[in-house]
Amino acid sequence: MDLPLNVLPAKTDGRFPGLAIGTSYAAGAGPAIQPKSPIDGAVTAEVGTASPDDVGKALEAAQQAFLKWRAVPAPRRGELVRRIGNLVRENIDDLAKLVTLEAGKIPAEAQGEIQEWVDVCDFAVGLSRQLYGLTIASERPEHELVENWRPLGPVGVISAFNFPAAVWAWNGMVGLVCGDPIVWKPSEQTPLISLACHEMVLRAAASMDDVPADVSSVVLGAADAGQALAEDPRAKLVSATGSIPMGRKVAQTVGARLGRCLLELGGNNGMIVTPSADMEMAVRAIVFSAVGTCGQRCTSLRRLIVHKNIANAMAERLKKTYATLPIGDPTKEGVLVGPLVGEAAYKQMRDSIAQAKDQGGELLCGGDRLESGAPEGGFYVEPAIVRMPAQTEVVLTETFAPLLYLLEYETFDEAIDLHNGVPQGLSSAIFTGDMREAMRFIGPAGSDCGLANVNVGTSGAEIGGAFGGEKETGGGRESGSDSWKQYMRRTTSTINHGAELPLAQGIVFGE
Ligand code: UN1
Repeated sequence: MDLPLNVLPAKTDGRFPGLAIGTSYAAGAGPAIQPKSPIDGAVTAEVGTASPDDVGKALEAAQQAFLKWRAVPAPRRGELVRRIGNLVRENIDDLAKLVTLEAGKIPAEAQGEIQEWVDVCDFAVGLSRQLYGLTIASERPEHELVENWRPLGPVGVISAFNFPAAVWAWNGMVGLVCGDPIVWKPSEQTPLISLACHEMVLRAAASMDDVPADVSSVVLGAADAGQALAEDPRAKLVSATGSIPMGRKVAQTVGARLGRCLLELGGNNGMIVTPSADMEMAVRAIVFSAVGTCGQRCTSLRRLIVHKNIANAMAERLKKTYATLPIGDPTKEGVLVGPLVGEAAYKQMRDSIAQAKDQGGELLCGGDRLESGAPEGGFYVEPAIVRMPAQTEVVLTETFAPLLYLLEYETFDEAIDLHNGVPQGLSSAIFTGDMREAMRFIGPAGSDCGLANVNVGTSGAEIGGAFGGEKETGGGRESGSDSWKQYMRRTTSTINHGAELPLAQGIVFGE
């Protein structure tokens, strides 16, 4: 695949920059990397990386930019994001191409990811005129209590390979209208799309005369770059998306300096299918959620909890549908299931299937690597379904691959218990025609996840809602609704417009 050079910065000495601080690109003081495309294992490019020291430089530049950016009126900050959105619309094909190359997504899903960026731009532009506060009745005469939201400061974003543009965009576009510069540490697997994202910001910023270019920077690198970002008190918010162990490390590091973090970690997403469900719709939703993006979304469906009377029929339907899935090179027309990100992911999938069998599971289909019909250097697998006798240990962990566990339930209470009986709490779904079951599922005694869907699969959320989850998923909320509040600091002001100085709680102090 030819690189879409028109959306990328120039190379120096045959290498793409590893450090981008506003308009200044540099190789970065870390070792160069050669990421491989999941499609065929071929090296996509040689790219520099940033050292922990470079991360400090980016944060310093972000802090300086913040002093200017926070004074620019929010609707004007929205204008920057509006222009970014327009550039993304113009370049959607090239940007999506990079997502396919580096993350192995099929074009429809790669385009969908860039569309999420466009959508969150639109959302953030509107938001830039709605960063509203409150006035609160004061207990004192001639006093006002006023709540305002102010820009927070530089935001560090750590993101994963599987949504290499959208996750940064949710944080970045909202953060920018909130008045915060963004310092981004993307996955080492996806450096090119992140440089292209930064380019879009730079080009939009260059078309305005009141935007400090240093509102955006990219620090490519390994875990030590992420660690440097988490440690640095100049990062006023650290928003991290990825594995639970990574999030735990970030939370501990940020917590040690009493900083603020926003975590969006693993899911172990479940769906309950009850006897009154529309089977046709359920099967379509299951297949998209479980095998879309080759099972590599944090919202991918991992656990299917089906009523015992329909479990056999469901297993048969799914086996039939799985047998017809077009797996292979994601750039080929008609393919729905692309590659796993690499060998480690494949090994993890094999390992989990072996463990599931040891724990009493029956492999209904899939699990093998494709021997033909796909590029040799890639890891193409047949999506797997394992029928489990119980929610055993392996089912409690997230395997980032197209591996679906099928569990049975008898009573609705049991279904909810099974559903909530895992440490993660990101996305969940119920398929039912019964309003009582649906309302119970989304109610206080139902799903304990951040996302609880009815007759909709677990993956593919829109940007307008707050996105994130509970328990080991980390508790953060990104993107829509009032997630913006995390990117700002709240001030409560008591204003006395009278000529007396009454104290709260009626305290009389001296005269
Ligand atoms: C992720 O996998 O990190 O809801 C995010 C979805 C997408 C985002 C997934 N909008 O599946």
